[in-house]
Amino acid sequence: MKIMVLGGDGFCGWPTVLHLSALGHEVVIVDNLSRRNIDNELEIQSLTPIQPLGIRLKAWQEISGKQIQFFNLNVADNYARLLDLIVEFKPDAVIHFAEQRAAPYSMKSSWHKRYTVNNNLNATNNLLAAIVESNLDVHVVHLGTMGVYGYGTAGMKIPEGYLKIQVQTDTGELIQNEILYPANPGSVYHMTKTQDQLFFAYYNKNDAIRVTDLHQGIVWGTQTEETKQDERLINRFDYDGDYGTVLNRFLMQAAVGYPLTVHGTGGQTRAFIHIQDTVRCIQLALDNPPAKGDIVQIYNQMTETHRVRDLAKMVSEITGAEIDYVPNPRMEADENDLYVTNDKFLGHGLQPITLEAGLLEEVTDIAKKYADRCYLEKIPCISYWNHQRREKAKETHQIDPHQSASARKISS
Ligand code: NAD
Ligand code: USQ
Repeated sequence: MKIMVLGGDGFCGWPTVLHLSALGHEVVIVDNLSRRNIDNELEIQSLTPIQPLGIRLKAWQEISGKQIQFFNLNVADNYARLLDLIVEFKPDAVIHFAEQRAAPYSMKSSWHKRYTVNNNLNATNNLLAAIVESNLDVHVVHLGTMGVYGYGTAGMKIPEGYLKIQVQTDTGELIQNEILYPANPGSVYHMTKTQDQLFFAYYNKNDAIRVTDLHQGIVWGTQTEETKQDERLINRFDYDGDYGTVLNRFLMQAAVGYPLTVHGTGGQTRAFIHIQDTVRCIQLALDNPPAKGDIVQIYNQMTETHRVRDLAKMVSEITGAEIDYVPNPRMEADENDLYVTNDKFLGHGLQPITLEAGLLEEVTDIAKKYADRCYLEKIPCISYWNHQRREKAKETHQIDPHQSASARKISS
């Protein structure tokens, strides 16, 4: 297959590119390196020493004999070049990772809200408009999020994208239908993903574009079979308060002796998937494309759910780390239950990697190995969802709202 990967230098994109190349697909990367520039903006680096993309690609060629081309291009901004690339390369599929993906980053300021909206919505619309203009039959595989649903369902299992409904007409007749599951985003970032869904539904209806939208949970882990093969191929490991996600943060915090930063009561339940399963799911989505005329295919790309405080307890039991319950900077439910259907990937043969101790240890080992690259002061989450959350944090941390109890403990 000829596959174009938008966002192929990122945390999910890079291991996916290597996996598909290893399987013998012809892969090209399109990325504007904005994620690396955001590291500069935030004055932070991946915990793992990721190499410049040119070195990554050279290393892969040496190891596998396979060449991967890279085009440095802003998908949200440079429509003409994107269209040219699609017309020249004629991809069978485009995988779309090229969005600003951190909820806390999207809530930092009005600038960050506007950047996230402009970047994510224009990237998705440009891709779909370019495919229409190219007149090619390209399968779009998009990385969406479980967060489009919100995280509470009053006990029912979240279906894969569509909700069966029954409504009563004025004459009393019962009509059954299927609609997109009602959107309930918890951040500006998550909101862009709910709007992506409408772009897909519209272009699918109007132009019969074939789309698979993967509603992915929180990705944990860092290495995959391919990225392990050489240190120059190592994947990124975000641990800072904006881009680090909860389980990787806890594992890394334990490795450097920093108390685990549980937000609020830690009663939030979320969906998770290991990075190795992310790349496998994308392969399965490519192998099972929708037919022309099918509606947008939606998969829940997650393998298990966990409550944040249970994860903290689990990591604490394995490593002896202390747990610190810090004021929650986010406007989110303190406690929620989450039940999710993931039958489609299981039906395609996915054998989920779950949180068994071996892999948790592997991530902790990586975190320990690179612990000297960690800036402790970048660990606290200081992106507040609203004024009320900021004020609450100030009250609780009378000294400095930008420094959590954990940070003070470490530095004292
Ligand atoms: P990432 O930030 O590491 O990677 C995104 C890549 O896209 C980066 O390399 C960035 O430079 C590039 N990019 C962004 N905007 C671009 C643009 N306008 N033009 C060209 N390139 C652009 O993020 P990730 O963790 O790899 O996530 C990839 C996708 O998966 C995102 O859309 C995200 O919403 C989704 N997702 C991620 C997770 C997770 O836990 N990491 C979970 C669920 C869904
Ligand atoms: N949390 C803590 N302590 C921390 C960090 C986070 O308690 O140190 C809590 C948060 O308050 C939240 C939960 O853990 O309740 C998850 O936070 P997260 O940062 O791990 O994940 P989230 O912001 O939801 O975003 C991540 C990815 C995003 C993806 C999403 C999938 O960054 O790209 O879309 O996971 S999902 O969560 O299913 O919507």
